[in-house]
Amino acid sequence: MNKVYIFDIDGTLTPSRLRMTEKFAKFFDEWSSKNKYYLVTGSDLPKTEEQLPIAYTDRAEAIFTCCGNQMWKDNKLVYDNKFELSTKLKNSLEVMLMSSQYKHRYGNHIEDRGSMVNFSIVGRNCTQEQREEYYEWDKEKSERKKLSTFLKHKFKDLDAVIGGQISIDIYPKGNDKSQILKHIWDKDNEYIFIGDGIDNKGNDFPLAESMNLKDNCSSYHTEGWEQTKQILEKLSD
Ligand code: M1P
Repeated sequence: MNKVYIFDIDGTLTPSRLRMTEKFAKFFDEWSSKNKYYLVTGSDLPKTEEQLPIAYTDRAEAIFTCCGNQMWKDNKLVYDNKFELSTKLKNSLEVMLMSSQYKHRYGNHIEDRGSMVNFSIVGRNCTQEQREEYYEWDKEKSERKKLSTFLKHKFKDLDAVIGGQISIDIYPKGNDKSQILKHIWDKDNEYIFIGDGIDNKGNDFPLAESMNLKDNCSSYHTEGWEQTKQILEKLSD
C-alpha cells in the first residue's frame, strides 16, 4: 500500500499567510522528493505560490485551493465550483463589518474568490502586526466563532468556518475540503492528512472527519510546522 499525504498549508506547512520557514523548507526539500502528496488550502493559488517554494508546489500531485473548490494539476485548472455572492449575504457581511466592536478596518473585507467568499473584519489589507493584533483580540472575544455561528444559522445552505488568523471562509454547505477525496481516491493507497484546523473544528475538520470514516486513512492535528515536521519524522520511522 502506497502512503499518500495530504497537507493543509497555513499553520501546517507555513506560519499563517507567511512563507515557509528556512528550517522547514530544508527538511521538506528532501521529504517532498521522496513522498507523494497533495495540498489543500482555504487560500487561492496566488497566495499559495507566494508562500511555498515553486519546487514544492510542482512536486505536489495536485493543489486544491479555496477549500477544495478549485483543483490545479500541472499548472492547469481542472475544476472550479462557482459560488455567487448574493446581495443578501453581502448585506449581512456589511452589517457585521459596521457593528463589530473591533476598532480598526484596513480594507479588503469581503474577498470574492469566485467559488467561495473570505470575510475579515480587520481586512485582508492589514499588515502582519495588525493581523497579529486582531488574532490576539479574537482569541479573547471569539468574534469569528460568533460570526460563523450566526451566518450558519441565518444562511442554512451555507457553511462559515475559521481557516486562518483573521478571517472566515464561506461556501455552500458540503463544498468543504472533504470534497477532494472523490478526486484523489485510490483503494490501493493509504492517505494521511495533516492540518491545523482539525481539533478546533476549523476548515480542516470536514476532511479529517470523512477520512476517519474510511479504512486506510488517518488524520493528525498540528499546532504548526514544527509539529508537522515531528509527525512526518515519526511516520517515516
Ligand atoms: O489557508 C488558511 C486560510 O488562510 C487565510 O486565512 P487568514 O487570512 O484568516 O489567516 C485565508 O486565505 C483563508 O481563506 C484560508 O482559509
